[in-house]
Amino acid sequence: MTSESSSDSNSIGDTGTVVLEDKPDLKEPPMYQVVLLNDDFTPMEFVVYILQSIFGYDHERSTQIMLAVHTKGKGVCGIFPKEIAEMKSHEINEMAKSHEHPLISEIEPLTD
Ligand code: TYC
Repeated sequence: MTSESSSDSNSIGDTGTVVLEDKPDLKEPPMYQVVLLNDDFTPMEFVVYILQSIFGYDHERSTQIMLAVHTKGKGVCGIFPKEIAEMKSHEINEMAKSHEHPLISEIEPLTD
């Protein structure tokens, strides 16, 4: 590795060029919860299938999450950086629409 590409914040390399590198951004991105809402019509197995395919949970864990949403009215199904949370929520809502189920998810900022 040459000194131009080293992690020094200010180094003089072989060419005599002064390289000023940005400080690495160490801040974590703001995180968002993907929240699933209960309804009276979406089949339980469809919700379980959504949780398996979009979040990668196994059948048992997906069933636990689905039943918690079913009994409590809503529930968190994952926590991600904003763009990922938006993509997953959008994917749930589009899959539900395409199967003509009223299932809805939304995202919520996590205040730390
Ligand atoms: N309440 C639905 C039923 O009895 C199942 C369900 C669970 C729907 C979770 C949505 O987010 C949901 N078929």
